[in-house]
Amino acid sequence: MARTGAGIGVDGLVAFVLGLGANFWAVTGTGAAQEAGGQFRDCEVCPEMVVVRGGSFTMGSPSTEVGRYDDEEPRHRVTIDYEFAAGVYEITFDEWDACALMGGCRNHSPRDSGWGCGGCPVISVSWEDAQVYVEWLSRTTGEHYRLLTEAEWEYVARAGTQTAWYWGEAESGQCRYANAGDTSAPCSDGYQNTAPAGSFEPNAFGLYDVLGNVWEWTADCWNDSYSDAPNDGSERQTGNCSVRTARGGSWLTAPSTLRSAQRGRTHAGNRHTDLGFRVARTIN
Ligand SMILES: [Ca+2]
Ligand SMILES: [Ca+2]
Repeated sequence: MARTGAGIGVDGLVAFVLGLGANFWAVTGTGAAQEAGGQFRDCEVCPEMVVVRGGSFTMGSPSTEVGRYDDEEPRHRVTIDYEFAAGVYEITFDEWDACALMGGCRNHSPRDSGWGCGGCPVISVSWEDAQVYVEWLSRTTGEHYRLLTEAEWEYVARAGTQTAWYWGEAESGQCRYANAGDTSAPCSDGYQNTAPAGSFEPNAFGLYDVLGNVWEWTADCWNDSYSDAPNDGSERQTGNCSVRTARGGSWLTAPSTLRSAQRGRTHAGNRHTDLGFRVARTIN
């Protein structure tokens, strides 16, 4: 199915596969050589990445936050003492298609619900599908790509804020910063389903659509509280590992469900029309 929208497009991908893109694997930047906030791609069809400086933040929500759930506690201090790179955007259909065309994604062609938007976030991909994608990226670039840990995800979502959303405490900021479910939103954001990546304003770390558009798989096994959660940014490898944590809310959910502390979960093999992923890359 042809898709339109921002990005290289299916025709461009085919051209690369046919050898017309001589610099397919050309490195266009290197995370290790970049300052925090610097952006790079490891190949022409690789996702745009931004270098994130480590730091400390308080994970979870206060009991006074409207709409919060008990699984967002106990609040705890997390210190990430390393740099890493995070995807500037959610992985798009075009980026998934590059992997599939190169034989790296099990020939899985996720259904796009007929929306026909290559620059929109890929949907209908399971956690296991996301693992296959990051393994392909790692194999082909020689770098370590992976999903964000849940702690890293909240760190880059908050981008230095402690408010319910990264735009502040007012739901009304949603239409500038995020694609949410229109029926319950305080405004019309212009998108009934997924929006092309980067259609809304970024947060302070330069990341787009962290809140809203699609839920994003994280690396972590599901646990229904932060009791005994790691405090160093690492992934949680204990708990219910057949269920994985997803974050950020989506085009289907109310703005209150887009909060930075909001947590979601589903079986690792499930594919949903409002669930995709964002990648991370380790910087040594
Ligand atoms: Ca919307
Ligand atoms: Ca998102």
